[in-house]
Amino acid sequence: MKQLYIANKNYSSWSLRPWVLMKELNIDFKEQKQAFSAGSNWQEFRHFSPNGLVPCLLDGEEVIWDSLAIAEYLAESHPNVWPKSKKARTWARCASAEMHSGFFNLRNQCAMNCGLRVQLSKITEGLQKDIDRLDELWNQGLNQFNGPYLAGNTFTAVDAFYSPVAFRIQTFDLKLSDTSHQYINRILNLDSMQSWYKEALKEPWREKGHEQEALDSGKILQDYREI
Ligand SMILES: N[C@@H](CCC(=O)N[C@@H](CS)C(=O)NCC(=O)O)C(=O)O
Repeated sequence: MKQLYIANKNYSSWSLRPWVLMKELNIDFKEQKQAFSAGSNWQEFRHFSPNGLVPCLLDGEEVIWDSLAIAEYLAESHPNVWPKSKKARTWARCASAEMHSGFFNLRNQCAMNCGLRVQLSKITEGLQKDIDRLDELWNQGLNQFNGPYLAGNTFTAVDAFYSPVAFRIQTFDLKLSDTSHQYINRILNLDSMQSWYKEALKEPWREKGHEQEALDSGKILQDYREI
């Protein structure tokens, strides 16, 4: 059976992408969770991942690292990873690549920390630019391909790539258009996302670096973590 190595559900946005994709597409896998330690995880993660990062998928003798490579690997045997229509598939690939290599302000200033609710101390020009672009992109996908998912009527890899953003928007209460908020609620209410969230709240670990990122971004209003 495939094994997917991930880190803390509370923090690891990259891990969430292939996890939610495989759950939504009913692709069987065994979850292997390795909690972050303080500082570098290079030594620990190198036991299973060539680049010392998660996510990493093991499938028989194949080792596939990097969330985008995992999506493409899965697509070779699961045609529903990307949308059926060429137009939607092209757009979905572009939007996923844009998330993979962009949105730096959003990623740096609104780090994923599922259990927290944070009032940002400020919305920088760069962050606002990322929020506006996100809103533009989601509206484009939802209008062009008629929803309810970004590239049509089924959940595909592009939704998986933006699913961590749904948690960031929830944590930092970012303001987008009504269409985008309806989409975020749809994603947050998926059984798979609810299950990830519940497990994130039950995790006992607090990793200093990730906690400091939240403290640096503003005022902590709520901490819903159970332990
Ligand atoms: N581009 C990579 C990024 C992976 C990545 O940065 N993973 C983080 C966790 S969310 C990690 O493993 N960090 C460990 C460390 O920095 O020591 C992907 O898409 O998989």
